[in-house]
Amino acid sequence: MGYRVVVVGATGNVGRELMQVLAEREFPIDELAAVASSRSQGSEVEFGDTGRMLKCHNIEHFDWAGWDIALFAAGSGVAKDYAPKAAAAGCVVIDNSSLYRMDPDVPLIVPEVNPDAIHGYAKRNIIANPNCSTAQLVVALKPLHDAATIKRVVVSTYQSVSGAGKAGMDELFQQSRAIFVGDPMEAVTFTKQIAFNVIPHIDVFLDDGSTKEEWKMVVETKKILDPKIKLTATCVRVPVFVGHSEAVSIEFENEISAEQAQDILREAPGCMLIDKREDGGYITPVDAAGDSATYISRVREDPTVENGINLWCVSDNLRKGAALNAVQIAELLGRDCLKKG
Ligand code: 11C
Repeated sequence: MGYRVVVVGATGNVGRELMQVLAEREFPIDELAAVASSRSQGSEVEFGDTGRMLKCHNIEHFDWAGWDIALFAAGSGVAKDYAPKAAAAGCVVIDNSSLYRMDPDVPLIVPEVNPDAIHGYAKRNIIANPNCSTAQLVVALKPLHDAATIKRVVVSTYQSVSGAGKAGMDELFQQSRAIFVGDPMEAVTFTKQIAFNVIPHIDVFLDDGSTKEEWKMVVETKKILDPKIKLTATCVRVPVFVGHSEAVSIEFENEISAEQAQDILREAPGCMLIDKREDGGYITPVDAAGDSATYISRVREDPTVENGINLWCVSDNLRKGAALNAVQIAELLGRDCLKKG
């Protein structure tokens, strides 16, 4: 016996990946609905690589009654308008947008890190999925925090254009081609040229000079992992199609060697340590794209602080950073809260 599942935003980058991950992981589904805006009504999406095509329903007329789980990947506006309606009809919403993440009545979950928070779902019938750059970071930090207690983290991100949706991917492709043929095009999705460039700006600016993407990393890490952890971030967009990378410097309360950190990360849930300390013995976003793991490389001691470790962390932002984490939450919900059959 399975669940009646809705994917909202089914035609977008994350929506399509949700279809893929649900099929790949054989999530128990009795009925699956693809839902999108009126613009995409009637367009078809494939359920993974099964060849099974689903016609998109228009969200404006969708009847939520009788559905068990809705995976929302359509941004904050759609989540604001429709998640409460789905939740009120008894359908548990797992939302990928930033809208509900800091709501004290909404659990924000990375299953490898804070699975027990799932039990808080019933307050609003809504569960939040973290920002992609936070998800992979906390998967790497959790086992190290358990071992030596993290005091402070300094992280710089190298975020792929797929984080900005299909439009971001199209802009990198078209701009690269335009520059090659000597006919440069204007930046539209990004604030400056992204092809052959890097842009130290993701999401809107805040009053203190940081960006909302950087703020999200701070507050989400505290909510998911430990409010006592101090974190400072610089988030940068790079001309990579899929896969976010992060250079992470961690200060611990207690002593921990690079070798101990490697041993811990080798065994940690969701992590894959590839750290050969030789040419090519590390992971890049191209290697991680399409994979589920959070890859860790370049683990080394930081001699400039007491108990410091530096590392490099890469993951597919559309998978662990979005669709995979959402499906893992749905699996946890099924296992611990919505038992069927
Ligand atoms: C990016 N991390 O790479 C963003 C995308 O809060 O869910 C996801 C934004 C969010 O642009």
